[in-house]
Amino acid sequence: MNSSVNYERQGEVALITLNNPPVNALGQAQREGLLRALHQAQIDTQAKVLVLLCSGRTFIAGADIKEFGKPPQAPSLPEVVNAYEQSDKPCVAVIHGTALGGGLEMALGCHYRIARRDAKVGLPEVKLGLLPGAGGTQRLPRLAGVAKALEMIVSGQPINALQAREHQIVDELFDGDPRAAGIAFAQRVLDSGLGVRRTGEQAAALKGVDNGALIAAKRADVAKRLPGFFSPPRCVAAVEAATLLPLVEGLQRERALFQECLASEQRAALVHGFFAERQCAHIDDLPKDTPVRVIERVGVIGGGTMGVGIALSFVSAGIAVMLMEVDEPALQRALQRARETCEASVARGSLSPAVMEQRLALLHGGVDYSELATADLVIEAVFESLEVKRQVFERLDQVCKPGAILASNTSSLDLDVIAGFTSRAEDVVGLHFFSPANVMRLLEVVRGRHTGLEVLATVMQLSKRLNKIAVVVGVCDGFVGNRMIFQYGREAEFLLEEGATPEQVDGALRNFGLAMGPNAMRDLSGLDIGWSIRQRQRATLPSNYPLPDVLDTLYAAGMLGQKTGQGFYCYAPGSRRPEPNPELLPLLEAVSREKGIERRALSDDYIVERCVFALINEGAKILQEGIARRSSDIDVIYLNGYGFAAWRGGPMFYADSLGLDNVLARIREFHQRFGAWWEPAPLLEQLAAEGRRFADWKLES
Ligand code: T1G
Repeated sequence: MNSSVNYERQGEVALITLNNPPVNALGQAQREGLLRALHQAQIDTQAKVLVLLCSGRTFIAGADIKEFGKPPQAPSLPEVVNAYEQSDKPCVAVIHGTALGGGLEMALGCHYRIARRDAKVGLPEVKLGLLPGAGGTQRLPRLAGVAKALEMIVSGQPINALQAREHQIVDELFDGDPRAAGIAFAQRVLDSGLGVRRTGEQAAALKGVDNGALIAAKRADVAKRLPGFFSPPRCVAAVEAATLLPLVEGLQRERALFQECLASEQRAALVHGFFAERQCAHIDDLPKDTPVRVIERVGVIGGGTMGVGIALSFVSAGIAVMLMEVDEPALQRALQRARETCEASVARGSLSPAVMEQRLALLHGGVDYSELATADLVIEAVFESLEVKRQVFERLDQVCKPGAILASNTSSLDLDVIAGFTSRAEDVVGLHFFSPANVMRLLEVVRGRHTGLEVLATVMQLSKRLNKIAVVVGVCDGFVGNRMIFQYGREAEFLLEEGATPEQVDGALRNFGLAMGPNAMRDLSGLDIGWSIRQRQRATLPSNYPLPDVLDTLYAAGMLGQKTGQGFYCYAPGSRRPEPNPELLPLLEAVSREKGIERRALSDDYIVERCVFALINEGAKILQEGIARRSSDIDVIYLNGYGFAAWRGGPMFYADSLGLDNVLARIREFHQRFGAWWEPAPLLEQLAAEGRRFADWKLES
């Protein structure tokens, strides 16, 4: 018996236990082991009933995702699932933790299922660009009906054990030890002479319902909500097969659709994103056993939008916060803003009033820094000025206890300079939250030159408690996300001077997979913000780095975006819906004329290249400078902070998928035509010459 699957018998109950930490994923060895154990149970004449369970923290969390894209190895998971279903001895699956994907499919192949009350079950394959490929699309509808099966398979969202029982996906809930519960249930199956109950032979849930209408409605919903996604329509087609075909043919149809998804670029991108997100937690020079500090009391300085969002992030994680403002009126406004933010969530139904009160009870306010003397961590979210940050950090250095972590939420200022305002640079770190901070999961952890390993380990662990995706970045203007988005926004603006309209630029980039176009984004954040940054840049950039003039032109015309109802687009009072701005084109034409640019027609593909390749080129420079440690970290930032479509995998993954030689060739053309901004990044040239990918490159520590 291979090491990860154990067979034993207790009386007439055969116990098949899978042990493949950390999540009992089903790789080739596990699939082979399960088949062997099943065979052993068949030939064991004293074994009358089987129990399939897992050791460790969870039941099977799915097929081994690391195997995707590699040559398939027998036995396949469908083969294993079908073998368990065909067993002539009843088989009971005992679920604890999360039974996901192939894990739930294994359980569906068994004849009975019990789940621990705190367990969850789901078919999240769609999130990886796949669909359940081991019978889930055929067996789940036969137990739970088409409507529930479609909901679970197309959303990929798990359900809890109670819901699973309500939908006949599990037979019974238990508390405590899975092994004991499994043996007890199996014995009852035996004593009651229940025998096998093959899921594939169930049909009740498919009857008496207009499944065709359900399928058609979901198909239309997917087409409307998820345009461009490859696997969701195929999920619907696979479930439809369960309503039209006998099990064997339905399984064949499912397999064919699964293989289509497996071969898709979207699957490669989504699986890349899955591992990239987990890779961020691994920091090469941070030993796993680095001590971490206890964080129970947090101070947040500044009750503006960011400060309140950050404070809510912490209280949502059950961590007490002392929110500091300059005076009582400002503090009351901040606390009111926090309450209103929670009330909006309650109104949306995403938060219960009781939980809202629990969270707000953890939020205290103060105006005297001495109240921070016991804080374990203080985060400042004050005005983005070095002088203001200096005053704050000098004061914190005086009042905070030794070992307190002092963090800045700065989005662009030099963290090392800020650390220099204190006597404890090793305790200073950047925590760059993204607005709205209580919603956005991305967190750029800015590691200063002197940031201590303990501090780094502590904030990385803390980010998990906050349910944030923390990416460690180095110190530079804009760190990773904002530094790259500046290049992208500049090109988008230049394109308006060269002949494009905001609608065309935004439309091209949305079709490419960005959640929001750069012009709509600018209107949302306010053109006055962009204008003041632009003036700073004009004062510092050399003359061979020209800047566009569209932003200045709109600012001069008082068009500041949503806040004035007119910017790149027009907005009806109280509406955020962008409408064409009839006064814009004459302004663009005037800018083109003044700059001697002959406006020309631009294709969507060209627009995407100019904007996305600008991201990629800057990302290559960021990699080479060590501001990001790996290209997948940059992808995680763009997938979770800038609306880059998950099925694109992120800018650096996208570049690798195009081939760096092809990307470099286009950037060289842009360099020829547009000058210094398009100087190819040396790392891009090096990797292209070597025929390598960004994913192959690692910063030599
Ligand atoms: N395969 C391989 N490795 C996996 C894995 C999997 N299915 N799931 C997790 N890992 C690794 C992960 O990379 C990390 O590694 C470690 O386990 C801990 O994960 C035919 C085709 C189960 C809810 O999509 O949702 O079945 O970074 O940090 O926060 O139809 O992992 O430590 O080296 O996420 O406690 C369907 C994916 C597969 C579930 C646990 N299943 N996993 O969360 O730990 S496709 C999934 C998760 C499939 C069949 C199809 C979560 C979790 P490292 P973690 P966690």
